Amino acid sequence: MQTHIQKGPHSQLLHQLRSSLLSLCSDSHLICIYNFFQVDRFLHKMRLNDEQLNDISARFQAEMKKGLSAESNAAAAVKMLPTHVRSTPDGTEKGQFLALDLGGSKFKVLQIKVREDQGIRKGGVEIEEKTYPIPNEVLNGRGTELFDHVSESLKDFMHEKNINPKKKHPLAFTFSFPCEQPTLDQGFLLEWTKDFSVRGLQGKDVVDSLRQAIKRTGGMDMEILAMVNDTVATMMTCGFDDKNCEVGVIIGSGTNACYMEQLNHVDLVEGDEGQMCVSTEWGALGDDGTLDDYITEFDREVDACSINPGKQIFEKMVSGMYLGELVRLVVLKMAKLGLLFDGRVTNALRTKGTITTAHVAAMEEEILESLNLSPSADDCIAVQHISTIVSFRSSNLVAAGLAAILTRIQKNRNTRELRITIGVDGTVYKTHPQYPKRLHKVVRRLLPECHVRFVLSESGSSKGAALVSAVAQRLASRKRQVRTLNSFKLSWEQLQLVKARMRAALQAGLKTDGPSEVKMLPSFVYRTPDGSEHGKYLALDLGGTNFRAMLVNFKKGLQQNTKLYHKIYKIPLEIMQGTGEELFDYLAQCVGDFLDYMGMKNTRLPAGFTFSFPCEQTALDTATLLSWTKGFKATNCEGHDVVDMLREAIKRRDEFDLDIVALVNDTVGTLMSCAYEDPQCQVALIAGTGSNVCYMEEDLRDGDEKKMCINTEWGGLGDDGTLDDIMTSDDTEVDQNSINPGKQRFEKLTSGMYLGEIVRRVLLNLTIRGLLFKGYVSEALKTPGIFETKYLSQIESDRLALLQVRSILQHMGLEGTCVDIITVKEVCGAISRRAAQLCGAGMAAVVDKIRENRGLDRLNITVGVDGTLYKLHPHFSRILQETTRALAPQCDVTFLPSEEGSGKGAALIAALTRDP
Ligand code: 0WK
Ligand code: 0WK
Ligand code: BGC
Ligand code: BGC
Repeated sequence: MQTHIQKGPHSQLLHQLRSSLLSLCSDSHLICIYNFFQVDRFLHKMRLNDEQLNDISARFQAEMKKGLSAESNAAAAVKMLPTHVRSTPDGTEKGQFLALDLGGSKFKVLQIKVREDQGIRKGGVEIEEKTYPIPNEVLNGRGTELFDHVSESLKDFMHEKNINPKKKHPLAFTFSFPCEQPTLDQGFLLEWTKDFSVRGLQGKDVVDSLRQAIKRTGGMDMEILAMVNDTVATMMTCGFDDKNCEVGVIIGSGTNACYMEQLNHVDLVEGDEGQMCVSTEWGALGDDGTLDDYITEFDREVDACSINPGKQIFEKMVSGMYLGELVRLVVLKMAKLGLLFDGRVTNALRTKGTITTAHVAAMEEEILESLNLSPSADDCIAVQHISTIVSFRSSNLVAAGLAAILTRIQKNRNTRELRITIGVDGTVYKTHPQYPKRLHKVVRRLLPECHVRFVLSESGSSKGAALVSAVAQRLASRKRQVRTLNSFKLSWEQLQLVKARMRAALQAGLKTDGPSEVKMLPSFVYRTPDGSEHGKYLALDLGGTNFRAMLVNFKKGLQQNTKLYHKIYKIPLEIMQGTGEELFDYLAQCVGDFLDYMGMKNTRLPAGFTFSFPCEQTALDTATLLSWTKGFKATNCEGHDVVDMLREAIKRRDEFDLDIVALVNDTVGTLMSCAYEDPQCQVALIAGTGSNVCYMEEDLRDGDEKKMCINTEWGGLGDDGTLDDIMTSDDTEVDQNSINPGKQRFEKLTSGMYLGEIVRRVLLNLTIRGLLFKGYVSEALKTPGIFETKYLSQIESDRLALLQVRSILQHMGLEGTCVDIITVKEVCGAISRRAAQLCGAGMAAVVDKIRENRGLDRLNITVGVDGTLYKLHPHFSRILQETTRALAPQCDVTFLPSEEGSGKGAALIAALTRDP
């Protein structure tokens, strides 16, 4: 249907000029130039020279400043939205992600594997995708309908790709609209752009809307870690292969750019260190009139007929959603003025959207014919020229925008010689054959000193979104890891509390004979050695892991000449946890073997017996075992006198005889052995398989002796709940799965028997939560006791490189990444640090009690120490000492590691029982 337009005076003039030219000569070339001239006259305002482009660049720079500053952001047209993306890819990203790419011309659901494992070449990414159309009624429907459509598409994709719906999948979400993001996984929609006008979502958190929709759809479990703008995702995608890529630009149905800005310039986000990617939302440049002098009548008309008049002015001059329309309006006007198609105007030409951006990219005769226009060759050339000018302007404007961003980065880095890469995506850039070349040329012309590389994002933005999610996942798991680790961190106040509770428990234990957590067991050792000890003694030492028999020969007043021979016997688990008779028969057998080895089977030696378990004693050579601790639970021992049981076993063996004159706790033995070296030694600590302290208590209420060595059995602190506020769920698990649940709570937080197991449980729970070892719970990790405490000491040693730590973990059947290994090291550190601090708090309570017993302001005292944890762990002893000194500032405490162990102490006590 053609109509002849009533021509205005102006166009009549043009029409006459043209027909007289046509009548004068038939040279098409001339006609063509004429047409060009006409078009140029029409569109002269769209032809921007460098001066104008630099002007636009300067205006944009001013707008960027406004958007970045907290004061002027609210009023700024260009919103400069912080994205919470703080770094471009560093090559460690990995993982398997589902991704949604919503907002460009195509809505896609994707599965992305980033250097996951087999089959993906190093640094490679594997992508599977499917495009889902978005029906118009959804584009203009309600928010819930849009996200229901999105989540149903996601479900369909998972079904089609056989992705396990039961597994929790990390989901990366590219959402290409202006959103305010308080965090990486939140996005409050500011307004719709392009052809989206969905109701009920503006001002809403679209990530939350997506979560709700996924819940409504059901049958899948997603963890949305990050929502990113398509520019940001494009920058990350290109940054994966080019480390200089710090700018992302989309020239598609919409347009926008982002770049890495210095954090101290981003007022809306806390912090000054480092960088953050900012989505400029430059599409809104001009919304406040900044570009009015560059706006043409056609731009005004496109804006007026758009779904968001007055908004996205810059976008409407640049992006694919509008270029076609601009060309149509110019062609329509020139046709109406008779300058094209002999003034014929068709309904198709009048109809909005009939000329698309794709048409602009390749304006051909057929397109005009499809609009029922029978274009002449000249018409075609003219319309092509119009298209060129319109898309030329688009690329020029983008170049001006990029020049502004690069100038800002130059200033941020205080360098003119900028070497930078720009990641690009979008159908306009990808499908307009001349567009990329033009854009690159103009940018380089505007900033000749910059080395600008343009990289087309081959695989779309979702790879970038997955990378952001991989970083977010790592950071999130890191945060959760840190939170777990923080639960093992003790504050100064908590340590003071533990000291006070230990002090109260020491007091309570001394007072009553009744049940008390800290039993304060009398040792019937009233004094420390004074060097007068002499003679040969046998010492037996049943500790946490080994049994030692030793022969000690003291020389009066010549401590250093003490002769000592010993032999260590491993205690098999089945003996530890067999019958009491078997245990003591085993001990007697070892003693027999040692005496044999020493050729002293026929000598009835006086013996001291170090027995490292809580015993009620009524004399030095009687000891009723109260309860087993550590790994022991031999039957028919608790409640029995273990000195008698050893004597019985020796009798049963009938090979040799001993005169057991003393049984002491290993702490008491250690105190004696260290006091033999340093008379100031009044306290002894065992930090080994078990944990315990004894000290010379001078404030005894009953009995004749005012001073006696008390075996505190501080391992029991917390058995009545006094430590529940510092015990973590992992600690409770270790206690409940131990052979003495509810017992020895303080010991289970501080000693070698348990630290490794706490570490294993923490690693297990982190792995179950997917925060470690990629969530793979190996058999090894499920095996109680596999993480021996000795590994802690090795892993925490500063001398070991990550690779060596890796081999220790491999030795335990645990395969981990570098990040995993760092986490394991941190978990070990957190747990051993807490153990050392708790022992330090307990020790501070003991030495402060002695100081107050003596009514002193300042106390100088030595603490004898033994135990593999104290002796072998790289940091335990230092942290324990620091904590003791900090919590007992009025005590100068010297820690004296015991050389010969507590066996020598037992022999000394045996010697003490002898007449001098
Ligand atoms: C492809 C990206 C997508 C982005 C689109 C923009 O994967 O995230 O939104 O480019 O180009 P358009 O499709 O709008 O032309
Ligand atoms: C060596 C002592 C022994 C004590 C042991 C504790 O001689 O009495 O039981 O230290 O350390 P562990 O072997 O439990 O690490
Ligand atoms: C949106 C941007 C988006 C751009 C490219 C614009 O309309 O406001 O958020 O990055 O289109 O898709
Ligand atoms: C025992 C103590 C012993 C400590 C160190 C604890 O389990 O109850 O008697 O001193 O371990 O070996």
